Amino acid sequence: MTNSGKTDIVFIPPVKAMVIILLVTILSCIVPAASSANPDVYNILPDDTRILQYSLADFDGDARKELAILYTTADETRLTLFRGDSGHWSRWWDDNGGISLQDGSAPKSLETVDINGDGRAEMLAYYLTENNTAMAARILTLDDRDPAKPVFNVILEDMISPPGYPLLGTEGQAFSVTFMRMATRERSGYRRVYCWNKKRFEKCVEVEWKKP
Ligand SMILES: [Ca+2]
Ligand SMILES: [Ca+2]
Repeated sequence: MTNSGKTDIVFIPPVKAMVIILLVTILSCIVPAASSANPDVYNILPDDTRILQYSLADFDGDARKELAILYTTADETRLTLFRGDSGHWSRWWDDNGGISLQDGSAPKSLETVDINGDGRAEMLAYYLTENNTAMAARILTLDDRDPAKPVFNVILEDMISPPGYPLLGTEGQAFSVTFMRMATRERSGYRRVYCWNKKRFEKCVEVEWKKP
């Protein structure tokens, strides 16, 4: 803006523009765009794959995004991560059929967000459970002990009812995740907060809601 309030037109010198175009071209070669994922991804996934959801996020903190895909094949719901390498996606991690809850519920949706502020995204898998009266959230994070063999550990699992999403935020200075479960005539409910304490989530607030 000039002092007169008019907006200046900024010209990018041709050489600078060329450098920007070149950089964008190089970067687009290193990390493939999601829209170009189909041939690579579909060649790896089973023929009857139906993609429910996909999300791009950086799970290992190397500033390059991986591609998480939640999909169905046959009667199963599966979760697979792909990594961009030399302009192509390759399989990086697979749930190996172990993403369902103990009661057999399969994930209905997926969210990828850094919930503990360490610069690496977590995976939040959401399940409808208890006859669709509750939603369970399972949060997985990458175990960084061996980058060559990615392993995702469950770091938090709890339930929200009626079905909804946990609240992500802070409690004091700590990153936190809040779950709420309304009381029913059969059982009491709670507001439960987990706080990140260096290496794990620990319960830091629990408020019981009594039966009506
Ligand atoms: Ca990454
Ligand atoms: Ca994180």
